[in-house]
Amino acid sequence: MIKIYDHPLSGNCYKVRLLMTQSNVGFESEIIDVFKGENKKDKYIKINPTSKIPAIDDDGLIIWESNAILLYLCEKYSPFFLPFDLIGRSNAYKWLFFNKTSLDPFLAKARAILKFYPEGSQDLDELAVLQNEGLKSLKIVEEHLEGKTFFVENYSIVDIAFYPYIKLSHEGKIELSQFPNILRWIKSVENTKNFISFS
Ligand SMILES: N[C@@H](CCC(=O)N[C@@H](CS)C(=O)NCC(=O)O)C(=O)O
Repeated sequence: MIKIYDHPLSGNCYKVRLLMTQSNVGFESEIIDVFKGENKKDKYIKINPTSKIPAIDDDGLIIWESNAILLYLCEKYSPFFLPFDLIGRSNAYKWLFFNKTSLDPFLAKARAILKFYPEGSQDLDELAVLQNEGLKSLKIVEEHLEGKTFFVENYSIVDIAFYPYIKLSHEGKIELSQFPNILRWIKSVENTKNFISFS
């Protein structure tokens, strides 16, 4: 059975759990308490030298980086969660990279500052930059989703990759009300088969 090094408050871990659930792939979670620094202990660094969660262990094969995990699980267990044709697949890769370079880092860090950092240690200038950069990327997503139900062709790991931090963006005081296509897309994702809510 696949093991996921996991935490219930992590959007990146949730992505992986969502795909495994919707693919009917059995898994067990081992919680790594990042708030207690368990991710920085030698035992976990041996699994993921970046000290981040998630990571998975599939019969001895360790993969880390959430979108790489989504690609691996999709290729191995549920290939229908990516387009089969070259153009569709290339578009999926483009959005997966955009997600990790240009959206998640801003939305996730803005959320972390406001939700997890103790008052007094919150850098409000940094927060403003993150919110601004996040909004710029959300505008690109909003335009892309015009007239579309999902990011590329059918529901795919691209939608799974984008969902958690967009859904949680209000926790970083980034409001989605100006993005009607994104709000519609969120509902479409939440209506997919075997969807699980972010806990
Ligand atoms: N690019 C990584 C980012 C992973 C990441 O930032 N994970 C957070 C939890 S969502 C974490 O491990 N934070 C603990 C820390 O940075 O000490 C991925 O997508 O897997």
